[in-house]
Amino acid sequence: MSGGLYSMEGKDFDKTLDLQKIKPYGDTMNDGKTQLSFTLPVPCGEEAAEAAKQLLRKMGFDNPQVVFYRKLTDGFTFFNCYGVCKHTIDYTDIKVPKVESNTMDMHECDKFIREKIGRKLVIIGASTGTDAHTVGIDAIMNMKGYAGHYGLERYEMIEAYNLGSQVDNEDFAAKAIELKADALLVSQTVTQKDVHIQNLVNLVELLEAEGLRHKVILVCGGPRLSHELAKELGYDAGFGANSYADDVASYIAEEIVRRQNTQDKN
Ligand code: B12
Repeated sequence: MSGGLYSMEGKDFDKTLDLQKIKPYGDTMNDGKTQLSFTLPVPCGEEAAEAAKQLLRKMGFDNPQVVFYRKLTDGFTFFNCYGVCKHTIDYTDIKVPKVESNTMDMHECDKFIREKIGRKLVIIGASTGTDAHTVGIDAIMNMKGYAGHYGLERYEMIEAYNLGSQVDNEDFAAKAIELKADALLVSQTVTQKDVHIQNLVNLVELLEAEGLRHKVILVCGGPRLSHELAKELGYDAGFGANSYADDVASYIAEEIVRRQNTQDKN
């Protein structure tokens, strides 16, 4: 990159950029060069490649190129393509709803809980409904942690229960009552046909019916979840890709203190 960097809100940007007109970077700044891949439900061949090219043009790419294509199975072709994106976005106008908390590491978080709450927090987690993916919830909860972030089971001031995958919402709610949980962590990986939405909403309804919803901090997470969607569905917070145990532990601890402070005032 040429021109050096400047900083805005702690983020570094190339000095030559107009932040109101951001477009993809490939070889040189603002060249718009983009790589994308997709599958078309047509047999592999030159007609398939031409169809992919025409589609790229309709998507708004100049100079569309199919650089790789291969039969996936009978009647399906996979493509890797390049194109030049002519559109831009105004980066200065972007506002993303985010979980409001300061991420502390495990030791800081334990200290915070010990000093500000004075007891262990009970947190239960599961991959619920029909979802069989456990790696995400394990990354958050397992003792050894994930990507250098210790999991909740390792925290001295957290009693963590990982119920595993394909846990029925009814069983999850029952466990929350039995363990007097402070926070429930739901992991959802499969989003096909919006199965995650139905499942997440079903849990909220169940907790409301049990009179439990306002007594717990309800958090969901997964690679295709966002804080915005979580709030829409009735959750307190949502965590997406690249979130770790310390993010959610810090949020829960701070939220419990926030709630304690509000109760004290009332
Ligand atoms: C491993 C895997 C499997 C394994 C799961 C093994 C296991 N024990 O988990 C097996 C083979 C069983 C499997 C099965 C299926 N899979 Co699968 N699987 C994957 C794969 C390759 C990796 C997922 C993973 O482990 N990621 C690593 C973890 C660490 O990342 P993560 O889940 O995002 O978690 C992080 C964050 O999201 C967050 N997080 C996650 N949960 C939570 C919860 C909370 C509370 C918080 C705070 C944060 C948080 O923290 C984590 C750490 O940063 C993905 C493709 C991919 N490369 O992502 C497909 C994928 C998820 N699978 C997919 C599908 C479709 C399926 C099947 C339906 C396939 C089938 N037709 O049978 C079945 C589902 C069966 C079922 N009933 O659920 C699709 C989902 C598509 C979609 N949008 O729904 C994917 C994306 C593959 C694809 N491209 O099509 N799968």
